[in-house]
Amino acid sequence: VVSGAALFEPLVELKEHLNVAKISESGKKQRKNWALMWTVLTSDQLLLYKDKQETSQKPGGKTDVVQLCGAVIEWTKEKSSRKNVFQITTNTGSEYLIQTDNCSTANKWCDAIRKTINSSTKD
Ligand code: I3P
Repeated sequence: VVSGAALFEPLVELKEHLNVAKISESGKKQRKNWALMWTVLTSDQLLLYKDKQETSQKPGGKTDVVQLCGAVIEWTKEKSSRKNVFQITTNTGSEYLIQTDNCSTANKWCDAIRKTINSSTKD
């Protein structure tokens, strides 16, 4: 028996602490401010939480929601002095830099987000 609530839980592909900087919101440039975020990849969104505990069903617990349908992802060396930085640009013109010192972790996330963008964009 599948409980009703379970049907509405987003499918979580990956979750981990990553450094995130939102550099523009709806096309408007923002001051870069890196923060360690609990980052959760679902089948069509990237959920950003300040604290791991906020993944519970608490209203307002999500600090930011990145819609991946129609988004663009690319590695960038120009936008940061840090290593392993990739950028997500949403179809509403918000830009996020995502970074972790661990190269294979960064690759794993970039690949998974790229797949999610491709699958949520075609349907
Ligand atoms: C920024 C801060 C960021 C840095 C950014 C600085 O200064 O040091 O960490 O980005 O560089 O401007 P402030 O805290 O005073 O805003 P990186 O760590 O990604 O290099 P930038 O201006 O070259 O983007």
